[in-house]
Amino acid sequence: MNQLVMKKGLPRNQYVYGRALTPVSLKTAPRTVIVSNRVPSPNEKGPTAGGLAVALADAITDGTVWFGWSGKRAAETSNSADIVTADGVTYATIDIGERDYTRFYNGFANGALWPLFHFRSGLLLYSRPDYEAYRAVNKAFAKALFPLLKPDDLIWIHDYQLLTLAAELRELGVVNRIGFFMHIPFVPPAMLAVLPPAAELLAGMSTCDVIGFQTEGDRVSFLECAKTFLHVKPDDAGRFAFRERQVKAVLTPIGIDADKFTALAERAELTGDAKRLNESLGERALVLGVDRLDYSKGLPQRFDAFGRLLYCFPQHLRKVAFLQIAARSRQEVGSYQALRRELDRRAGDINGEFSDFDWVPLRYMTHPVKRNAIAGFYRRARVGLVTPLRDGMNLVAKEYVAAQDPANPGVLILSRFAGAADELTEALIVNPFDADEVAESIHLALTMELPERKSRHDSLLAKVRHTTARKFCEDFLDYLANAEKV
Ligand code: ADQ
Repeated sequence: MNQLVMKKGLPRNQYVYGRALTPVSLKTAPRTVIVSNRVPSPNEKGPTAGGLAVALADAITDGTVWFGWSGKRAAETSNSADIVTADGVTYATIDIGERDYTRFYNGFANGALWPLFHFRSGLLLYSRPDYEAYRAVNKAFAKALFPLLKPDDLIWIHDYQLLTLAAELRELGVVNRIGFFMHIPFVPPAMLAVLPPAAELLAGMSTCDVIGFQTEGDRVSFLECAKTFLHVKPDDAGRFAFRERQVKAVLTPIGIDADKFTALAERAELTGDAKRLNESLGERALVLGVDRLDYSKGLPQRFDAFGRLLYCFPQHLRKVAFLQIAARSRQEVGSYQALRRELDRRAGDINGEFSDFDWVPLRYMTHPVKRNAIAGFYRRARVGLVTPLRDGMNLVAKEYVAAQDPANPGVLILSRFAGAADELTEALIVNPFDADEVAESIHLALTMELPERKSRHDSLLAKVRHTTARKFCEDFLDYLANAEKV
């Protein structure tokens, strides 16, 4: 059989047929077609607060096609894509109709799937018209993508907004290898059962050849769901047969370009933003949180933990400042508006209780900050506070590690419910629901001696440098290229 083989170390578009591994001309090499909900325009400037965009930015190379939503809302969802090519990458985008957007994006994707996959069934808002719009937008994606596909393209779909896209492509007769990567957590059957179209969504995913997850726990949960809802029988390697196709669930954790981020942080130390932050802090230790403003990130609990630190360990009063950067996101969804009000209140409570005329303990801002400024802030921070209640991976944890000065590194405090906790075991691992435990860990981090900080950081950095964004892409595409073509 003519297998596709990927040669490690070659640009990702250099796939070759048969056993010979000599790169073939780009004209004949299969392309990678990446599909994600949102595609940034090549001219888009400014900070992006979102893990997917950051991870793929490090991964997209010459010859790649990137297909998805333009970010523009129109009267109707478009049925063909606008194409722009820049730096060898083809960006193919469609606009989404206003009504579809509200129901698909705010409604089903972020009002039902996001809370459910973050174990928050109490926040789930399900409506059948929202789900129908979700199906319709996935279908529109398939219709607009179909004419752009070549027979050998490797199609790589990203994330929870596009769970039924592969099924729509198969409907249109696409037989290419299709992969899907789930950036957010997966849930066990008892939790997925809450969602009325659970079986249909799983069936949609299972028309792919390869399905990737951030952690082993997520992969196992998916296989359990497939057994329960699709009545399939996965083997020990996570492979199962579904509708005449072999599907494989794989573990391919996402990462960052660590060396590039370290270099960015070194340079950022000298920028105006970093200097301003430094001047405002003086000798005070910085505790830093960087997140999208999202209820999965555990921000109210984190604020409470900081309040507990000031109350239980008064030796830190006036000697520490907590900066929380929480970029506004999904503001049209009610639960996000409620979260914002909640944080305003808690920040006010803490500052009202503990501030002095020349010291404000908690600084909290909701606009995104430039990536290089964030890198410099990480490097200045004595403590990186990453305490989501649930997170697929959490790239902030990895960026914080990469940004540290190895001669005088800060300490990462990491929630056990972030996917990153599977790898980054030398961080101070906490349960984010336990404000006292988090407060004790901040105290421990602030008082930790240099040798222990260095030894923890050395191990963490080695891990962050091992599972990079590039490795994530190579591993996933390797699985996909080697999937048996039906
Ligand atoms: P996110 O939930 O967006 O991603 P995360 O992995 O932490 O979360 O990535 C956030 C990225 O955006 C980081 O690169 C960070 O620097 C940047 N960012 C965050 N807050 C910012 C702010 N206030 N201003 C500017 N930039 C900010 C989803 C999943 C994660 C998974 C990623 C990648 O929820 O679990 O790790 O996808 O798979």
